[in-house]
Amino acid sequence: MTTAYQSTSNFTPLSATQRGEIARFWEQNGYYILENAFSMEEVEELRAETARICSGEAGEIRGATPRIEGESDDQVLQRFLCIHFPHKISPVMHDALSHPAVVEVLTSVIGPDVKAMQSMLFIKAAGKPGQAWHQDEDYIPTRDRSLCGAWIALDNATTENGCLWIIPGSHKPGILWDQEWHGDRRFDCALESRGFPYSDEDAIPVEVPVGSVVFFNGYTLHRSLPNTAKSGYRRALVNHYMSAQSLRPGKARAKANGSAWPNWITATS
Ligand SMILES: O=C(O)CCC(=O)C(=O)O
Repeated sequence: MTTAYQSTSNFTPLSATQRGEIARFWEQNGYYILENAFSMEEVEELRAETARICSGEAGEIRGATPRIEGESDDQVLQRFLCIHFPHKISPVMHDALSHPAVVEVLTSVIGPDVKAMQSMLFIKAAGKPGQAWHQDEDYIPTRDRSLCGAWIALDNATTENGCLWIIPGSHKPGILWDQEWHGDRRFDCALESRGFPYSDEDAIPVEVPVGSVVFFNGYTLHRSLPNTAKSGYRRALVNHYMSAQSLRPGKARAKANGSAWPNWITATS
């Protein structure tokens, strides 16, 4: 991955030893946490851009009401749970895809050739739901199981405001468990993975300070609970990557049918 990104983070490149340690931890656990990856200046820029995107100033978002005259940023942000593909309308979100700290870890766990697959911007205002247990390869399957999510914390993520929960090592069997409708009001409309040999007690809360990046394998079972804080947000920019030496299954067929990767920006509330 090459980048012209001008980072203000204090992040220094990793040594070969550190990269080896990350790769070993990743193999065992299916996730890795890098704290202080984004500087507060970078986080503030991403937060300001989040408000700009949600208000409709960066471009049209399907399913979203742009800022109504007189509305504050807070009033606008509270309407949103998540925006899909923000990098398509925002150079700031696009640049974050190739942030040097993210690239360092991705190339440690995936290999030297990495391609970005998508971006999702979670706003998750107080009261908004979480996402039930799932594996991201269900949504972005790769032929070589190289999918990796990079979850960038734009707020301190806590159990109260709906941080991620991960089942360490759950990537190891390499199985995509069946998904079903959960009917649980704590979670959004995405399906829930079922039938796996782990219980909720095997999960760990991934409470991280703002500016951290949580990397997780596409087979790692994870979920988030609702934001039960009285106010505020649990914002996170989540970008997904895979090996550029591999392909998504069925990509050529999808292209031929005219149903390749969608080219619009959507919101869920
Ligand atoms: O941030 C969240 O609440 C859920 C994110 C997630 O599950 C994902 O990106 O796959």
